[in-house]
Amino acid sequence: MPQPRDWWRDAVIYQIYPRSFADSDGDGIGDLPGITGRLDHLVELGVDAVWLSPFYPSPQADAGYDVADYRDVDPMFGNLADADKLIAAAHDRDLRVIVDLVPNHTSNAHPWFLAAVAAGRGSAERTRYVFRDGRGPDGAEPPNNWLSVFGGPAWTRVTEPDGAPGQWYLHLFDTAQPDLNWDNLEVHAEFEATLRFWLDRGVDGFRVDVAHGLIKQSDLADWHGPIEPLTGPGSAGNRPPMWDQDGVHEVYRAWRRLIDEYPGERILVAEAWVQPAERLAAYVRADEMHQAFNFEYLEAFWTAPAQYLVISRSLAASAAVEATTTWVLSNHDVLRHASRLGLPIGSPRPRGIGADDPQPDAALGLRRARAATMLMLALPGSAYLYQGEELGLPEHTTLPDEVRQDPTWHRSGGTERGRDGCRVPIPWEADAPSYGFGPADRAWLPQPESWAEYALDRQHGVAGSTYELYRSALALRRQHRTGRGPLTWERQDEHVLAFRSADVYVLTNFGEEPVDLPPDADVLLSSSPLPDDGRVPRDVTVWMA
Ligand code: TEU
Repeated sequence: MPQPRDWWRDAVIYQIYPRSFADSDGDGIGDLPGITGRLDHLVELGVDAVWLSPFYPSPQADAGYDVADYRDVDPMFGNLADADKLIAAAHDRDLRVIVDLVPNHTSNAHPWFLAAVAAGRGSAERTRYVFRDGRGPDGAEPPNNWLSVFGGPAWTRVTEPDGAPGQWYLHLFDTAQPDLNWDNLEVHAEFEATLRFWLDRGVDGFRVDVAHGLIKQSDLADWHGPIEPLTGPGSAGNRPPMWDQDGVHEVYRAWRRLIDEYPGERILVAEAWVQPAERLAAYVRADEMHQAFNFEYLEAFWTAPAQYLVISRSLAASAAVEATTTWVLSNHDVLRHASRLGLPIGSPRPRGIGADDPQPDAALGLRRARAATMLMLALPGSAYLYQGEELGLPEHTTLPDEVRQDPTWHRSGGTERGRDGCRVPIPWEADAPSYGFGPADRAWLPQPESWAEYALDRQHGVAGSTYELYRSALALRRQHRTGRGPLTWERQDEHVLAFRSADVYVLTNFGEEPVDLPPDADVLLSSSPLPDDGRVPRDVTVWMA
């Protein structure tokens, strides 16, 4: 395949959530052959690469982010030969393949963890994880006060081999996801072997899960601030003891040296909920990772000043380290942006929505989502799309609670609905069983009836559909190389943002009053139809030559 230098700097990368993309065998769960069978959709859409969420052997306590074997495929998703076929089929189509690496924790079914529990206190096996004695007279209290991101304590007590209540192990996420101890060199060696395993099979890079979490402050001091990564105070000295410790950067420098041994510019992408932008930029210094997800951008409110601030700060922070910014609006952890943007501006991002909760305005959300996506795709840098957003797919906001699978729902005692609503299998064909997700009328999470209208076959070739809008925007982005910039601001005020990116003039109107186009503007594309007077209405982005 062609090897242009720095391909990743402006790449559009499409996230596939394997269990919900395409089901080839009718068990209601997506799989690798299903993905291979649908690759032509991604070629037609016009993306450069795919990122696959985990498909490794796993008890699926956290939808595969609890990995029991880093170098195999869960039978639910296929086998290693299927992975090889998928990589080859993608490369045949000039699509690059990025896989997910989960180094902060393993599954509690990983052989290392089973051995650690069995080997007992003081064993070498326990030093691969973070085992500690409890506090209190009989060690019945957790070693510190840390909370899990998913709710409840971040510690679980084990029973020792002799049957006595024993030590506690740290898990920043679910109890089924014990944190690894990155002070142990065996852990480094194991992950380097895993990197090589997948690099040798031809993958083009790794999305590194919880990249900001690997190293903990060595004293495991109590922490009284918020546990949610991006909400923590950003100033050095007062950083949460479990996130964004300086030691993580040594790990990524070593990985960078390792992947640079391989031809073809393979990349590392940090999933790091870190702020401010300058701290995040440290992950993408020249000798570290290539990209880091810009979650501050994802979290920014839909107003001209908020968008201006986050865009300009992100560009400045990445420019300072000669990296590119990586824009993202949706993924498998957050409310889909077609629904998020249909909530009142300024409301905090809900962690899932249930039938009894206030419902987003679907039409407004979609209108804004289309405008937001066109704004994003004009920005210099790389952009990530999440499967289904090209269909304008909303969050499933009325899932019955009894089908929810996200551990957040259970661990928070039902106070957080969790992330299942953005993980529902996507619709391909309006009139087929499971909307064409698979051959059977089964899907591991139920699809709402309203999804027929979002199915690909209802939008394909239909002028004005969200799918055709994405396709046109991606084609224009490629043609004009807006991902390479540079960006120069033309207007930024209370209601309007306008900038030039490469040779495209981009304008988004966030305000109530329609806005005039510049004289002689040649409209290339607009996120919603423009009225006859040619003025730009509210919540519309226009690209002009
Ligand atoms: O997410 C890390 C993470 O911090 C998220 O849990 C985030 O805080 C939350 O979802 C926001 O609502 C990664 C994966 O993307 C996620 O799916 C996993 O559950 C998590 O790591 C544990 O592996």
